[in-house]
Amino acid sequence: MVRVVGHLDLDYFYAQVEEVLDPSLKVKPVLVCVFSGRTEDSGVVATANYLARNLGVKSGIPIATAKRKLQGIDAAIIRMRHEKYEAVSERVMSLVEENVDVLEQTGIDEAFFDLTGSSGGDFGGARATAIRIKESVLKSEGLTCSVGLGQSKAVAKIASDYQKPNGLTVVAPESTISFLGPLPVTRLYGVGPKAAEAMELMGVKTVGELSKRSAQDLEARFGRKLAAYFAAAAIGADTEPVAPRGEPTQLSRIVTLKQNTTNPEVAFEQLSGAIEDVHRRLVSRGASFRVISAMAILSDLTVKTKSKTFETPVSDLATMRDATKRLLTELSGTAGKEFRRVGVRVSDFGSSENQSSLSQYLG
Ligand code: DCP
Ligand code: CA
Ligand code: CA
Repeated sequence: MVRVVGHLDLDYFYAQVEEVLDPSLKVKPVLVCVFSGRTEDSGVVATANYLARNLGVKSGIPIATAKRKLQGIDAAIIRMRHEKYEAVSERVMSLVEENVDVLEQTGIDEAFFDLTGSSGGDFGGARATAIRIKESVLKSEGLTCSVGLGQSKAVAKIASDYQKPNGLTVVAPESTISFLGPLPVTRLYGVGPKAAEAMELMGVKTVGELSKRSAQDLEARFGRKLAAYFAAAAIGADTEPVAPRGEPTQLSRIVTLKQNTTNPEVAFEQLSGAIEDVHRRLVSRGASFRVISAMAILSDLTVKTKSKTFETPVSDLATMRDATKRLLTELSGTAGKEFRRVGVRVSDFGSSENQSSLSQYLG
């Protein structure tokens, strides 16, 4: 049976999240930066919106270089806020997961998914699902993403990158060879600069040229395993399944307090939303925990943790809130310094057997 594999990648992710949090940014170049702290401008650009990219700013360049390119322009230069992106990422991934047969998250803003079963191998039906996924990500998070569909992971990944931003590229099995043929070999997953150089020495620049080389030719250069993979990838015939990543063994959230405080009540108030978030993720996994911990990062940046272990697995919000409050109170008693950031973590999972993934597929 022909497989239907998808790949989703959120557009200019960190910068787009910043635009959602502050829509006034949308009209200007936005740079999300990682400041190293050495000098005012030391550090690199993590990512930039498309307005900034059009002016030559991209991921990985020094902040100072980016500022030079944007001289005289009203641009937003924002310090990276990883917790924000992490939280959005988790919500997007669970949303996508609801619409697909299997989800394999491969990065903070991207995932493979499989629609073989639900689409019955029909790429038209799968396209409709992809549109629905894009619409619900836009509706619930305000974010655009680019999606590719193909008969294998390698094809889906290339397809999601083919039209960006807000793209949808469907490569039906019969058009796979003509889609891949003209692309440079570097577009294939696993072909880095080194392999590309070796291929160029063989006179191979495009995927089409790669697909015409004999197995012996490729084996002589790359060894048996890699040669077999390249030969398969060049015709979109790689067979790697979409496999869910191992279930996490813990869930956590951490928040930065508006002001440093020694008061556990104040810290708890501000952690409240994060506790609800962890609870929601716990429930959506059908999991329950035996250990709950409160973490505090103090004003001198030392980290303190206190944990409580339950005899039997629990998963209800009231218990989580109660335990976290107590743990924060204990922490404040022994910390000796103000809280700067506080967090909650649940771990040692048992599953509460109210959710079967099989029934989801059959439903
Ligand atoms: N990232 C980073 N440093 C890099 C590359 C990326 O910190 N050198 C972070 C910021 C990105 C996120 O990872 O928002 C996702 O990376 P992508 O490569 O998917 O790039 P974007 O989502 O930013 O842009 P695109 O629209 O091209 O996908
Ligand atoms: Ca992206
Ligand atoms: Ca990505």
